[in-house]
Amino acid sequence: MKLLKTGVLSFAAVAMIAGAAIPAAVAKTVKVTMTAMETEVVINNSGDKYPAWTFDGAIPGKVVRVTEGDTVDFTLINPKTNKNSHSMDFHAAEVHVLEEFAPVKPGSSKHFTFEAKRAGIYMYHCGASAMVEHIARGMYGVILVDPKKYTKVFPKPDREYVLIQSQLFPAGSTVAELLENKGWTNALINGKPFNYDPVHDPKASGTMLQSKPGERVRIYYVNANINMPIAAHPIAGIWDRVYPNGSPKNVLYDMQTYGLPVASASAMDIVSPVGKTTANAIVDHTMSAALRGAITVLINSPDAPDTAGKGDNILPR
Ligand SMILES: [Cu+2]
Repeated sequence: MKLLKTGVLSFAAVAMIAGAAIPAAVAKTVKVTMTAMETEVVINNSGDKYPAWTFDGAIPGKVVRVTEGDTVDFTLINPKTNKNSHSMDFHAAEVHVLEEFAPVKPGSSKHFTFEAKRAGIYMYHCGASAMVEHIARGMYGVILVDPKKYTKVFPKPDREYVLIQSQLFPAGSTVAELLENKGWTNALINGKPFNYDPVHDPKASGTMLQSKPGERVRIYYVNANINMPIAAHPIAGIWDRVYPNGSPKNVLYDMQTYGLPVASASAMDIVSPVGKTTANAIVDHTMSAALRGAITVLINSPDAPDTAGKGDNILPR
């Protein structure tokens, strides 16, 4: 998993505050390029393949991370080998739906820019028709827009993890079946059921979320389902804080379960007890989703590697 860190300083936003020559925030331009890929991907811990539609060949697409005020300079490439038009809809963008988000035919590309004006956690997805099919087949991801003065508005997290939940329907499901929520077989977490849960799926890789006792873990939970809301609950724990939409302007304390409507995302902090090894199971407490795959194990152990949940490792692949 490579986080995008290709920020290019294209202009320096030097603000003159009350006449004093103090440089304020320096916004940057972040170049992001994605290629729509209609390709098979491994869809579970058993190695089964699924005819997916993806951004850059993976479900979910890569994590895009910018800072409030940055300009995202985006290009979508739709190779001529694809059979379908695709598009990009960044929920962090305030633009013209018929222009920036327009579908791109196979053999074409589309370029647009937008300023990420509002800090938060935002889904992105393909919006080409029929949108339900493009999302169900895997064309979604997350863009994190960090506030400018991060540590002034948020308690600093020791670890961060992205969890993007979605619904898997059988290959060949019709649009009508998708709209009726008919026949979905699995809840995917970052592209696989029980992705980080060897307890419920012995074939899981063994990768789990990790932290040390007492650390603050910030979970960016994204609902990329077609039809189902999510009831996010950390079994054997309580959300210390929830930031709806990931904005520091919104904060809730001491939450057992937090609801995520379709196409929403929030930041949720959990702090494990100090001095002992514990574990949490982060679930969608909607039972039909939990038992189809929406369970993620978080281990709080002194042995947690320092690299887990940091930098490029916030979305474990
Ligand atoms: Cu698409």
